Amino acid sequence: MSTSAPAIRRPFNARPVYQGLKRIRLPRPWVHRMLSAAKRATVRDQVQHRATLARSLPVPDGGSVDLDQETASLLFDAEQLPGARETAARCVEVYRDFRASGEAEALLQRNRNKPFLLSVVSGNEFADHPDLLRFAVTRPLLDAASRYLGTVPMVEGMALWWTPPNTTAQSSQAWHIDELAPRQVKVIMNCLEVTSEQGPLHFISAARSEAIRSALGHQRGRIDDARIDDHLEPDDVQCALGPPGSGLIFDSSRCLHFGSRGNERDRLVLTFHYLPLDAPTETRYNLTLDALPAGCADLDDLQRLALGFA
Ligand SMILES: O=C(O)CCC(=O)C(=O)O
Repeated sequence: MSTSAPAIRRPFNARPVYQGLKRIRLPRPWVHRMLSAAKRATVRDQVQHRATLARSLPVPDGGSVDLDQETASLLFDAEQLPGARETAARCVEVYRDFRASGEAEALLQRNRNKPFLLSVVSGNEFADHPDLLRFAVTRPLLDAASRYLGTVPMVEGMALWWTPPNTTAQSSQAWHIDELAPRQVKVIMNCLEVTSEQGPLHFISAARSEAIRSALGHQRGRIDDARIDDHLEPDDVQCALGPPGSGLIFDSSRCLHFGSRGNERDRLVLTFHYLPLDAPTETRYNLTLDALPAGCADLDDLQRLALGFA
């Protein structure tokens, strides 16, 4: 069941062009600027409207979730976010059904080359989970992302990620930044308790990440631990450990991070990220809903806008 809320105009999907330009190794800032400008030209009014709305958001008080430009990262507790515990519990139910269905084995077989961060639910499949969509636009997180980005963003992508025990150290298990946009806000919420045995997300604040990357001359790709270790100061590396409903909100395009490494036990996290409407490109777990599910009918205007509806 869905509502009749009209979908807003969206820019074209730039992922195929982005992938092509990446292959010919054009400098990433050029690619970002070019694709964003092309997208902005098609949705100029909305870009302005979203910036105006973001500017009108109240200044956060001491207890609110707030992302500052310097660290661009904040660990949160379940108590800080209404619905966090219930959402984590709902994710565990979905995961248990998935394990009971026998699909987990098939998913592992299909991903033998990357046996971690496996999507139990991904992108538009969340249309069947309006309760989880609602959490992706919970106002404390959406407002923090809007203030930080200076625009009311889209929930561009969403996934329920399962990482089983593994011994690999490849791809996102090595230090990196998310290169698809100059800035974005990602949320990673623990659904089962995450301890050091469950490959927690490790991250470094934005300012320190930028200093380290500049010292290394880092432009793109993964970075070996040994290279980073030489530049670390005490307390630089933090971990998103904690009970269900706790997690991290951070700019994954500015903060170095890795996760899912050395799991001795399963990890289950809900992730979603906010990108400006004119962000250069899309993710492989892109969320472009055809219709706003009935379970989201009472969302406010800002929340609907973030899901792509008026
Ligand atoms: O939590 C993880 O395993 C890594 C996640 C990651 O690299 C990302 O979301 O960009």
